[in-house]
Amino acid sequence: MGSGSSTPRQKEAKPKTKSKSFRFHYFDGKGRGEVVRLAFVLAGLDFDDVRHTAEEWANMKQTGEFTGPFRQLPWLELEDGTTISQTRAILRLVAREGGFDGDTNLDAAKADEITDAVEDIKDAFFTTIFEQDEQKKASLEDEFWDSRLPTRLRQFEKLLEMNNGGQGFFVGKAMTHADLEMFSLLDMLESSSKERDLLGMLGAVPLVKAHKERVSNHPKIAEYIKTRRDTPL
Ligand SMILES: N[C@@H](CCC(=O)N[C@@H](CS)C(=O)NCC(=O)O)C(=O)O
Repeated sequence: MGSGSSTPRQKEAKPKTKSKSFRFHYFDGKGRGEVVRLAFVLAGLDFDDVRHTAEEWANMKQTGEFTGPFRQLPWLELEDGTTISQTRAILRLVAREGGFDGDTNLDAAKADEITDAVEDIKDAFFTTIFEQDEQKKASLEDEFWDSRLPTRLRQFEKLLEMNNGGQGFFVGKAMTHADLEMFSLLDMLESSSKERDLLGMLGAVPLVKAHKERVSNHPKIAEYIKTRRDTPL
């Protein structure tokens, strides 16, 4: 999966934000937010990692401190007061700022394709986590771990193989947000679901397994992982 015949994008055609501060709001967990934190790290951009309790979040909505349109986190505030909601919009903004959103329009679309597919799987996982009915929860979990996740992992294995034989990243020659997205999924599943043998499952998809290691060994990511506030979910 290379650049196809797409012409390289003029990176400067869209000016960067010039924001000197990025205030990133999420809950105190990996969830949907960790991929954005990883993106800030890869971009080399300082950001305020604001982690809210449920009470703080409820308060923010009541007092008007939260000014986003959708009453959901993640949420990003820029220096001039502009705010952005929606995980993928924030992720892609940071990736564009850092120049890792794909080198051509086609590569950007390929990276989006993978990021969106991973987000679908994250959504399915969050559904299992937040299900209150014990019986329904058990059946959702089985469906997720026995069918949905392994099927998707095999698909990701193929996509990796199609780019450089799976020896590098999902798109082009360098990391894009798609690689961070994939890593953040597996990282969260590993720490939140210790009763499940994720690493064993990854034995069936060796390229995905090696890719997880490759991303976590990137110097900036490795340093972040060593020092981050770690939470299971
Ligand atoms: N599509 C949205 C989904 C956001 C979402 O569901 N956020 C949840 C946390 S993961 C939330 O804000 N829940 C608290 C609430 O709805 O008050 C995104 O990706 O940003």
